[in-house]
Amino acid sequence: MRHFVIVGILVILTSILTYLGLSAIGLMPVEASAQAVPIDWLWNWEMVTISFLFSLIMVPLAYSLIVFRRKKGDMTDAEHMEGNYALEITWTIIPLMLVLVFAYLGSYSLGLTRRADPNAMIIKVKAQQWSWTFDYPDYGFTSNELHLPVNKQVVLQMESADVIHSFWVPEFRVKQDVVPGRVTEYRITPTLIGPYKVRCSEMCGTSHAYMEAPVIVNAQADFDSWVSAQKEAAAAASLTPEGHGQQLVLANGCRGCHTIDGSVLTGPSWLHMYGNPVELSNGTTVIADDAYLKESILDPKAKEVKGFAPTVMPPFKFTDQEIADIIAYLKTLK
Ligand code: HEC
Ligand SMILES: [Cu+2]
Repeated sequence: MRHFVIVGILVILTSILTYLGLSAIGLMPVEASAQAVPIDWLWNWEMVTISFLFSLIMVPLAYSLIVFRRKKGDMTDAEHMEGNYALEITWTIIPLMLVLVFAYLGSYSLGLTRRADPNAMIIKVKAQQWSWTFDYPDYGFTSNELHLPVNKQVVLQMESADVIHSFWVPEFRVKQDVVPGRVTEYRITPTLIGPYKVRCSEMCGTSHAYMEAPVIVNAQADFDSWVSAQKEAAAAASLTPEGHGQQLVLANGCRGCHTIDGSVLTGPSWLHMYGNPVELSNGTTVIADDAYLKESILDPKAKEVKGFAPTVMPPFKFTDQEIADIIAYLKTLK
């Protein structure tokens, strides 16, 4: 009996210490959405249970190893035991109840995170190797940054152009796969103004680790002025060929593979590309003129740039006018 009391007290103490320790590590980033609240609540109860179960196993184990170890010179066998129904029923029923309780709590909080606001703003998200594009159909522009107004539910309707990606902003907690051939939905109500980042959390190829985009939660007034600035910029840009070319580049995710500052991602940088010689993988050299660029965009396999994987870039379909505008934009980077 004395042993049970001591072990009982030690289990309680260890549970508390384990729980405090786990909480102190700060496993979770800040909580920045309404959907994060039920998830963190559930997570907290899981941590409480985990701390207790861990102690319930480790404390009696360690206690027995130390207190009931074989004494010097003691050569007798241990007591022989033949089953214990009461104990076996207990350790079947209690874990079963625990699993059922957590299954209930899990589906309950899942339901809370899925609550739909009929007035939610719709944003269309396109995921492709290796970039995110955000289309605001209510306002008529496309951006590579996701701006959201605080305390308003938004629903992201997400599509993939190639393989499976996954939309994940750790501060929002919720995560959703983006699957080719269907539209998946992601509902979120941001509650904390600030800059975050979406990352792809489904291994999707060479530059998967760099498939990130800024996510910015704004106060309503800041969001509104961002929207009108974007709308104006989009309207102004579509008036010039190079402006229109830049919009096409943004909307088609080219910048997931090509930079404009000389650094190299999956594809060659566009800085100083136009009009300069390009070394090809077959050993020859071409000048990056209009004809070469057009061919590179419509049929990337035709000429392969030395040092880059040839099959990575998907072939794009553009009209002659669109190609001309994209090339006009590429010329501004020479
Ligand atoms: C998935 C990554 C990826 C995407 C997306 C992508 N490209 Fe590429 N691109 C490449 C790679 C890799 C190469 C070099 C190999 C080759 O020539 O096929 C390349 C080559 C090019 C070249 C020739 C560059 C040079 O220095 O000779 C041009 C021009 C180009 N891409 C334009 C575009 C445009 C415009 C878009 C968007 C409409 C785009 N790319 C989207 C990966 C990509
Ligand atoms: Cu991805």
